[in-house]
Amino acid sequence: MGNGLRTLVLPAVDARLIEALRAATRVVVLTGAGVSSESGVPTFRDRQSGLWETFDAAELATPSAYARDPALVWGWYEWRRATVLAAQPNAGHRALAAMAGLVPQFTLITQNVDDLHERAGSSCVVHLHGELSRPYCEGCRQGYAHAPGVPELPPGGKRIEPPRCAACGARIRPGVVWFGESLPHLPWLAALEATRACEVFLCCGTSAVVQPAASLANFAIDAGALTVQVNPNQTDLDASVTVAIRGPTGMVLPQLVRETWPGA
Ligand code: BV8
Ligand code: ZN
Repeated sequence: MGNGLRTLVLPAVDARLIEALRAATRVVVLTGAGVSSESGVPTFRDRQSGLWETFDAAELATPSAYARDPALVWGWYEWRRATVLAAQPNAGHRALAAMAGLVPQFTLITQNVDDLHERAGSSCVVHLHGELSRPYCEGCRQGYAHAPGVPELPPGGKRIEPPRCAACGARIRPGVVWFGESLPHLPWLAALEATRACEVFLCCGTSAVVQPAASLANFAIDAGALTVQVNPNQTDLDASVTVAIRGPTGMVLPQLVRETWPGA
């Protein structure tokens, strides 16, 4: 890890947080792209590269971009899928998987479309913005199975015509929620319900800009939960959370588990 993370000395975890976690029955964690960044998966903030260098991620992740240039957008999602397939969960993902076994009711909500939480051992992950592994038909909405293995792509990616649906012939689209599209109903309800009832809410690796996901932190604050942000950078949540921990989730979350449940 040449990016100076090795030399980062983390301050001891806030005693209020350790106490609250040990006493808690219901804990909710919301994650964003930052938790996968130490696995080599670029965040939405990171400059796009390759074929998509000149595009803003939030521009490409829209129905209008897909209508305008399906091969460019499908190619982008195949490039992201290949990046995720080649990546491994990091210590942050693993710490959250461990936390699930240490708290009576643990809910992991993610904005990420990768499967690194699941590959780290987390189950019942609430995906608010869909999953790269679940493309479906724009016409009959039937699910589509990607060819097994990592798609063969040149380093900078390439344009790829989206496949067609075997059942109705319509175009297949990525299984993600695009800007301007509403979130999947049941996952959103599950996220809201868990957040409104939790005692501790951890917001990890997210810029907390995209709505309605970012509003979950406010629901937790309104519910009187102890709210925590883990992020090496400042976000709009700094002023409203109980504890703001400045550091990478790949280091902070394992430390949090170690110090809260020593010997676990
Ligand atoms: C909707 C899937 C309406 C696709 C995504 C209210 C006010 C203003 C705007 C809106 C509003 N309500 C709705 C909107 C519009 C819009 C929105 O929020 N726009 C933003 C830009 C202002 N929201 C929508 O369009 C939503 N839909 O509202 O529908 C509607 C309602 C009814 C009926 C019909 C329609 C849909 C939003 C979902 C879009 N899809 N993803 C794909 O992935 O391709 S959003 C996508 O971007 C991600 O899923 C994620 O949510 C977001 C990126 O945010 P982060 O994950 O936080 O990542 P980011 O790169 O920004 O930041 C990384 C952070 O990590 C940084 O803070 C960094 O410091 C930190 N970090 C870096 N390294 C580390 C780290 N942290 C820890 N450790 C490290 N090592
Ligand atoms: Zn179809």
